[in-house]
Amino acid sequence: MEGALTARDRVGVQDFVLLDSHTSETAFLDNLRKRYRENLIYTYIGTLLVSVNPYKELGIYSVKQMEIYQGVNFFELPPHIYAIADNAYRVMCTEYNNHFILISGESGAGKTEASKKILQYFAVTCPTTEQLQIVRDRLLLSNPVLEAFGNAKTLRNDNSSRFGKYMDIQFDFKGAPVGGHILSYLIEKSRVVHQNQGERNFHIFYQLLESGEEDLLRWLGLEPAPQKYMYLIQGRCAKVSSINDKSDWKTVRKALSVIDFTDTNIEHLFGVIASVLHLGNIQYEEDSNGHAIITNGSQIKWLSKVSPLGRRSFHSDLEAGIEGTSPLNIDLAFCARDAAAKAIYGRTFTWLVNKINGSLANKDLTRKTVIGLLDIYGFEVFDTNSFEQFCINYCNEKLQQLLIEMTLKAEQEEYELEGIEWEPIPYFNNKIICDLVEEKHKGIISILDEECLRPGEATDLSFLEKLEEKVGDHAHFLTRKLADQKTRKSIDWVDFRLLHYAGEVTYCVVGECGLDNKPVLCKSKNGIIKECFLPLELDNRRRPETVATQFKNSLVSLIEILMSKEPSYIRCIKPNEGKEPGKFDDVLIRHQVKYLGLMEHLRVRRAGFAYRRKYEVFLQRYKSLCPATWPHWHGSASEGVERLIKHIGYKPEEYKLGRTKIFIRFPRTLFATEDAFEYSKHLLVTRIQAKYKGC
Ligand code: AOV
Ligand code: MG
Repeated sequence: MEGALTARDRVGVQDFVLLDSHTSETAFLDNLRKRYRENLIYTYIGTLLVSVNPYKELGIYSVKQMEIYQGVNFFELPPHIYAIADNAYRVMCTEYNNHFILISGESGAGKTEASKKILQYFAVTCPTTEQLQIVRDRLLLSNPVLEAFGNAKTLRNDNSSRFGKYMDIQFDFKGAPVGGHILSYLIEKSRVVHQNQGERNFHIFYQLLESGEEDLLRWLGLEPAPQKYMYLIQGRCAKVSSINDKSDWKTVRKALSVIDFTDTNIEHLFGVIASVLHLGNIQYEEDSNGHAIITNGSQIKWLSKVSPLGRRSFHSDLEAGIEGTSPLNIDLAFCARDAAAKAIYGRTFTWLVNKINGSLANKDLTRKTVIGLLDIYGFEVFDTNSFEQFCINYCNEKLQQLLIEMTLKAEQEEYELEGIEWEPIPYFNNKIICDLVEEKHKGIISILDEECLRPGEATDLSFLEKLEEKVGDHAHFLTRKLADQKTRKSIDWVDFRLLHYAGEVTYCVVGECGLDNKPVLCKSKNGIIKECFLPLELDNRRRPETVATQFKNSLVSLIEILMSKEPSYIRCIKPNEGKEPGKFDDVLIRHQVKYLGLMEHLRVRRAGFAYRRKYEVFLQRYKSLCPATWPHWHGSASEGVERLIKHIGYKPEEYKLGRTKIFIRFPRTLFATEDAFEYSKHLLVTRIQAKYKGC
């Protein structure tokens, strides 16, 4: 007995629901800390998985481990990400419905690693055929390609996702993965032209320069030295010890051919990457009229060779702006150059995702079920936060809102609806912050849209003034309070602050210079650029939606996609700011436990029910366990369930009967029923086999 107590003392409990002491935050943290010290990074709150980033290899992701978790009931083994994956998969196969796994947490908490582990689990454990091997390989290899082009080193994470990703894995009726589809969200284009100190541009640039074949680099006019390129030197950290650009390059090259990229595709793809680097090295000087003229013609020469952007016109467009009429001053000329680089990279990324989708597409029209994996950039706060951080953090607000809606709120509303006695548990609902950002006519995005409709008149300052006027007294909005109108006018930068669910963030409002380089890009001969910038766009007189509105709309449809599926949740926690293995920073973790709403989740779980099913569904599955309900029950489904559970001996504290559903408090009760069901099936098969033996 004493031994058992010691073990529990040492490694804590594997489900927070089992904590003896009252559900205090301190007890919660103690349990998390104990487990983390023992390298037990996973803990459940019911069916939700809490994961703390170990920042070291733990040896818990082997094929042997996968086999251990395969087909085993959720709570019978220690918590693991494989149990979450396996559970979603098995429910999908038995109930034939769609699922998603939402992985959330702040930047560096381990979301992307978690999503890769799940994908690997499916790749290894699901049935497959020789024909399907290629789908499996493509699903797996889409990751390193997207990471090369969409991830970068930031101060918070050496492999930070700079785009949002939702990936559906499609399964056929036998449970074999047969295809996939990826949706990507807002790649951080500004990184292409600017990186903060200690950060890098997207990995692909360094991979290409470090390991690109000599012939390829020569053809692209590139030198194997990142320090030669303006777009790669600002962060001053081209080399990072945790990143192996050489081996990553090899993986990307292999992946591109498996994903079915032709030689021409690959040539054009790296042509684009090279042209971005050449663009970054274009320099201007001012002529006697104050107009910008390009000083280093060699860059233009390379541009026209590797991704023929139309040498003459490109040259003139970069000096004369989009209309080609007014010469640019030197600042605007640099802006034009950067805007072109960002547009090219952003659209190439979209092209890449489309191309991968083409290779993952399953053309067979039979019905498929899906498991969606959502791995999106985590909440982040830097010293300077721009429009992109605003979008990233807004996205995290939306996902938090989804989780609240689908768990805390929905769960409690369901008890009420079903007439189950229930003491409501208070929780912080971040809807108020989502509304502040997205509400029609009143939200920050609407105000930004309005300002965008006044080109030439609107300024960063006027935008901020509008914000103050319309949302200035909102509890989650703060502006920099300035002494008087005069000083306000004289400053050349402004910012506003939002009180997010995860903390306070100050956003700097510095407008994009708004130059548009579409004309020249439409003339390009590079296959990718040509596809990305259709000449049609030039004729489109309608005002396109702003990036913020596009992003908002894409999030709204993402939430709709998710709401139609059965959820599983993984909450990732970042243990320290230094990316150090084994360091458990109490203050940092307590903050995350708080804002992730883990305590509220635990309280609802402890007081609530682990499992619920409609009477009809429950009866249909288990009716063979009771002579009165087998093979047919003629009364109402609820009465049938009552007879059934009486027969199998449920104790009163184990369940509650609602208006339309049975609620089961502990998973173990359901698992016992499920085991009995499997056993009865086995008996039936044995009996039938015995009967026909010798026939
Ligand atoms: P993120 O996806 O949550 O951040 P990652 O999944 O990229 O974070 O994790 C950051 C780093 O932590 C990884 O590169 C690994 O070094 C380490 N790590 C994470 N999970 C594990 C694990 N289970 N085992 C070992 N090491 C791990 V961001 O994309 O920045 O929001 O935008
Ligand atoms: Mg990530």
